[in-house]
Amino acid sequence: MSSRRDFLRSAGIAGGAVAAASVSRVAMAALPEPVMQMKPDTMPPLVPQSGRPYNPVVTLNGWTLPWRMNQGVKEFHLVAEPVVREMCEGFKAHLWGYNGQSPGPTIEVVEGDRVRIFVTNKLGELTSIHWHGQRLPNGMDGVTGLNQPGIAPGKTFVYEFVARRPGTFMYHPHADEMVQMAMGMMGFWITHPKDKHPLIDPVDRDFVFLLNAYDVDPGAYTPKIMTMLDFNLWSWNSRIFPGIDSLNVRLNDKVRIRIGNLTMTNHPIHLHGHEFLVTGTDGGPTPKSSRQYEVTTDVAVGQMRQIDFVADEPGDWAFHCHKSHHTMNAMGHDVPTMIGVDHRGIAKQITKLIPDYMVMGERGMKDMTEMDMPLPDNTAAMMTGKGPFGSVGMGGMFSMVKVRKDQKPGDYSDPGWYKHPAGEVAYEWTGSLPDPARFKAETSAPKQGSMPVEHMPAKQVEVQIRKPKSHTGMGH
Ligand SMILES: [Cu+2]
Repeated sequence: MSSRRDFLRSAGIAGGAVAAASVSRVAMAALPEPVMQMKPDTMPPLVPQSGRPYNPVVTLNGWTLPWRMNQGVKEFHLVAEPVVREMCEGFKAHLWGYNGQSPGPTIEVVEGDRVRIFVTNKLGELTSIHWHGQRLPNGMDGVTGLNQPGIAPGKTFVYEFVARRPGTFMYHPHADEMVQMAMGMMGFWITHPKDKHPLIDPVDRDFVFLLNAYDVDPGAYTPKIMTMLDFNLWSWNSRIFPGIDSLNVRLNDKVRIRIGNLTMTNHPIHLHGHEFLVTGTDGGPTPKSSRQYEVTTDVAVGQMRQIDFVADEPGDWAFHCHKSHHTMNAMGHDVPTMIGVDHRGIAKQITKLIPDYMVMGERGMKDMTEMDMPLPDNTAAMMTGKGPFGSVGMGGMFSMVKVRKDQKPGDYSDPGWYKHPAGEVAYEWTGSLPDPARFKAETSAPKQGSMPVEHMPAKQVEVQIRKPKSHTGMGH
């Protein structure tokens, strides 16, 4: 067990027996004091100070809930309550969560641990917690009405079970789920293997986050809870780009990322510059025979995917949901396509009637990323984020894996932008461009940048003003 000794040494734990000896017997009979978190920052891994050792995870823009040992039982205290979550700079949402944040804190235990979780309800309605994916006694499964009565406002319930199998799990209410999950109540649970596991390799960095989604009107604070599919904020741990921290690793680190999906649609999660293996689901580690290299893995609703890769390419690698609507923020919907429509004359006339009229996207939507448009207070920009070469033009479910040679082991701080070696950045061609032969044949007098005649819009462009949410076409 030299690896465990090394781990104990590196974690700075002398004998591994730093129990809660200073807490009196009377205090032990009371609830553990709930630990609150007021910041949306990515907190450093919580190195275990009691119980069995393990290699802790890092929760993206989140944190791990501390526990106390009470006669061999790991005790946690979750408080279900309204929270204010900063989803990105300048935009706060009024959500429901646990212990000060949405999502709630990550719970980390070791296979075989007996776990006792106190859940206090500070909401105005019943709640409960379902421990998604766990093997446990039926009465601890958390489905209100089926396995237990709901936890009434002001009451505290106790869940207790043994974490029987190692893996990645989630927790969320099973009471008024549509509302409580739309409001942000959820969290991650990691059960670490107690010994070396044939299907769970040790890694240098282990990141976790949940996929979630909200529908908050620009300028508003509270999600619309009736929305089923048309969400306008696609988030990782209730953060949206550029509010999502980057995943910072050292060159050649073995990296694990665990992603759980508690939205109402699937998310194909895509990593640039590397291939990964899907090494686990919420059902546990995958058999080696099922593993194949991928650069995108679909995380369906209610699923978890665990990916492993070696970060052996230095740089700032995009890491995002591949549904392009999920990498933009509010206002990304109900805008008609204007590409190819020449507005010049019309815009002037409309401006006489509506002074603030603005033409959106006649050359594409990228203009939106540079436009200094007045936004209502408390609104996230649609596509934004500054990169070293200008606007990244992204929002929502987007971040980066930053791979650096000089990132120290255990250092999760942002190393800044990658400095590309000379000759390794795409560059502008400044020579002459040949005239495509096809265009010459199709047009008698080609103007620069013109398209073939039959693809040009008719001279008389008829434009119908379309109200948002209207499903009638652009009329003739
Ligand atoms: Cu997505």
